[in-house]
Amino acid sequence: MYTLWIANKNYSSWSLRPWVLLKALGIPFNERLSYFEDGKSSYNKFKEFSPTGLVPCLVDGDITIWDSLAIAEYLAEEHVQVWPLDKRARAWARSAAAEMHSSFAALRQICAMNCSIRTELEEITSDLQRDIDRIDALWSEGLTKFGGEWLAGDKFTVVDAFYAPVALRAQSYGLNFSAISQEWIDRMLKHPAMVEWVSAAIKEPKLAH
Ligand SMILES: N[C@@H](CCC(=O)N[C@@H](CS)C(=O)NCC(=O)O)C(=O)O
Repeated sequence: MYTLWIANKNYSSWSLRPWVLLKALGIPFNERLSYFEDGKSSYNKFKEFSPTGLVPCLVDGDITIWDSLAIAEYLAEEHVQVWPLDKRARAWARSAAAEMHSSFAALRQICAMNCSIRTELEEITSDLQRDIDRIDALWSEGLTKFGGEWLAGDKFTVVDAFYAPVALRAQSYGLNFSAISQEWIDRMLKHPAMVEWVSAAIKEPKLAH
């Protein structure tokens, strides 16, 4: 059985991605949660199980896979439903997940994931608005082009998992998206795997810094 190392559900957006993917697809795994160190780097703590000192980290027997995108690709070798089955949808989903993995610095920095808060930003900077607009365009494209409830068709796949933390950020910071994107956000927030994650997140001890 897989072991997935994660950090605080309240804060760790990278942990959420493979966790929600495994849950949504019904792939069994053991969860190992290691809390962030408060006020300092967790590198030394996480280095005990992860070569980069970062989470998530997946362990499968004597094989260790670090980094969320590599974990998704590793899982896809065994579980064909990780990516969309349709070639066009798969190409789009791969591009969109890679874009999430490499981009959106303003969104990440200004709207850090925190499942327990509801707030409004005093200012939407132009960099943040650019990230929101790009994500909105991307989601609208996927939902329209592939015609399903999920970003790349009628099945939840890894591209939905990769944008799951953005749905939580939209809720926490009151970010505005188009109607079709907002419907996806609402669907994502109601998904049983997300409900399970968030209900555990809000019960966790919170960091002071
Ligand atoms: N590119 C990595 C990013 C992993 C990452 O940055 N993880 C954060 C948690 S969300 C972490 O482990 N931070 C350690 C720390 O804050 O000390 C991935 O996709 O898995």
